Amino acid sequence: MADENKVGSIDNNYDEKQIQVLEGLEAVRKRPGMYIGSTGSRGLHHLIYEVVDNSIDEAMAGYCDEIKIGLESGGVVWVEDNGRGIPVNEHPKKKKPTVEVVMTVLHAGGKFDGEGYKVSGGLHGVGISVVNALSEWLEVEVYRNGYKYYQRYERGKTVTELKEVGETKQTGTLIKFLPDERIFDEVEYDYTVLQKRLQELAFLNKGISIQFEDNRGSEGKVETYRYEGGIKSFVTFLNNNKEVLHSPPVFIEQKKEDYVVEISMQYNTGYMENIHSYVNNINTQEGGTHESGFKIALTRTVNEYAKKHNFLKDGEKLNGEDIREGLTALISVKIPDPQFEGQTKTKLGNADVRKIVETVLYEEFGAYLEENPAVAKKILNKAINASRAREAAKKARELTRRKNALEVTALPGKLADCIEKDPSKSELYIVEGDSAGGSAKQGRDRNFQAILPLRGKILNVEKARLDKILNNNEIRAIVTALGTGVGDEFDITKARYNKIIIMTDADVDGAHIRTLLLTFFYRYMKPLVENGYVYIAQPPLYLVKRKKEKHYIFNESKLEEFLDEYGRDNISLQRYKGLGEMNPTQLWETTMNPKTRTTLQVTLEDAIEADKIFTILMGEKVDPRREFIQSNAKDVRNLDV
Ligand code: 0RA
Repeated sequence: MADENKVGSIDNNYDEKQIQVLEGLEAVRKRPGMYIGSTGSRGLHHLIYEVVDNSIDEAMAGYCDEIKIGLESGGVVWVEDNGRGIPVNEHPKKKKPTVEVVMTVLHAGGKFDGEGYKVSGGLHGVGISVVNALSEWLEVEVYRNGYKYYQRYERGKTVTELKEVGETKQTGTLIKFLPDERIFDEVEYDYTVLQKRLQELAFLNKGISIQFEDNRGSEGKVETYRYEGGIKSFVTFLNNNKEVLHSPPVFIEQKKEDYVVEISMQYNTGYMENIHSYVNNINTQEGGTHESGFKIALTRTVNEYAKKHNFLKDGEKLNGEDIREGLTALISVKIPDPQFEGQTKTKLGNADVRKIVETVLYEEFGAYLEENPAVAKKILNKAINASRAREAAKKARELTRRKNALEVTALPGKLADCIEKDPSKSELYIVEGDSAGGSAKQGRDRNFQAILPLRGKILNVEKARLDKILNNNEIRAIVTALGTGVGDEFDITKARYNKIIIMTDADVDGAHIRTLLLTFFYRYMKPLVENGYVYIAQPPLYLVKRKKEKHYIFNESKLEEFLDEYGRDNISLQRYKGLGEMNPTQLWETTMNPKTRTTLQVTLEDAIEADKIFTILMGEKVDPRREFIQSNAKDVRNLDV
């Protein structure tokens, strides 16, 4: 400000700044959603990510190789690193210790001194002051200059001056805080959610040791993640339980000016494409320029190699999809100023990154293929097979395609369609077995409920290519009834129903059929799952008759409760072994009437976890499946993707 040096205005100015500061963090407390997305569970976890990101930045700058995170009972969280420690000297403008400025001034987070750049950002990177503002209290300890310093804040406001509290030879920062219950709807941290993110950060930042302690229970839990191989270890981890074509994964790394590009890839014998990309440690779920640069270069590199080494006939060309069959790949770029676009702001927009990734992959993967002809041969044979299968699938697919939306004859004969034509008001029940299908057809409200009975088991799509899958009658009936097409032709706007309800028996076979259907939807109609169109019906397990009353009971523990309350005598108890045992009225009352039924919506919280579960449940290897089922025996029945 121009009059900053004028005697007499200094105090005014100082007050003004103070007010601004308070307003800054007050604004965060008034509208927390603006800064951390939500005040639900996601926002709560975001607080930890924000603090950890700062330590990761310090590590990426080369000053820190150890980060520890702890959860304590009562909701307290701490994050400690062995970086340089947040500076404690007086901040030239604010006339306060720099650490206090970092903690109490909005956006004064990282490298405000203009040195270096903060590569984390995007969804995170709002600054530690936001965490401070949303904490009932926060304490910081800085180890620097041979001393330990300490300061405490409450709801974003300084309550103690920065104090020297001892000596130390170490350097680093310890931040301890209690999220404010006045702000958050719930203050319970989810171990698995944090565990996954911290392990992911360790994969993405090779060599950094990330220790995670959960001291909330009676017995503490500690895990440490440290991967010398970085994203190469990540790919190995993702391909765990899969049969791989070559080992170790390909690893490519290049630094170009301010940009760091890392790529790792490994083929497995499966048919799925499994590409994950990150920008500054943030998962870009919607892809973007780095991912498209990767795909362009991969297609070009493999085709050039194939041509040069006579794998292809004249004029023949492999398309990208064929080349990516069975490919697990990880693309991680670190760039100074990421632009995030897309619906969920997880799509990289920076145009120059496309060319950079393209060049890096083209040069390095081209060289890799030349140096590893045996691996190259396996990759090419796989892509060529995929290409032939795609041709066959194209023909099979013609059979599922309705030529004309009005051509009702094209719908499968077994489908009892509904009268309603507006998809947003229509439901499709996919029902196990003809007899239950018959009951459902009689019991339904035909105005808006369509029924498609399935006979017997559908094909395991995890073990077959699309051409074979589409030769399966049950699958073809589903695809045709839905009207969306399948695989890369899938178009959600063509869905004839916005609610697809899987209704199977409450036994092992029913669970199996349900998993097969979910696997198919997940692998070949993913947007259906992503958009929440897929549901699981919840038929009752028991019918209890007591005096003149009927009670439907949906699980074992509810039955116990009921029997405890009303006693075990004078009661008639019927266990439903299958849907077929219910008459149409009962089926309607319990499982189909929107006013009385419960349905589980299938959600896709975590693509890596979903892929893992389906690979284990439906893939080639038996041992991991047995282990998974043994250790998750209860959950398998209520599988949520
Ligand atoms: C500002 C400047 C410097 C380091 C940090 C902040 C810093 C912040 C955090 C937050 C958690 N751990 C951290 N470690 C460091 C650079 C200090 C220097 O030049 O010595």
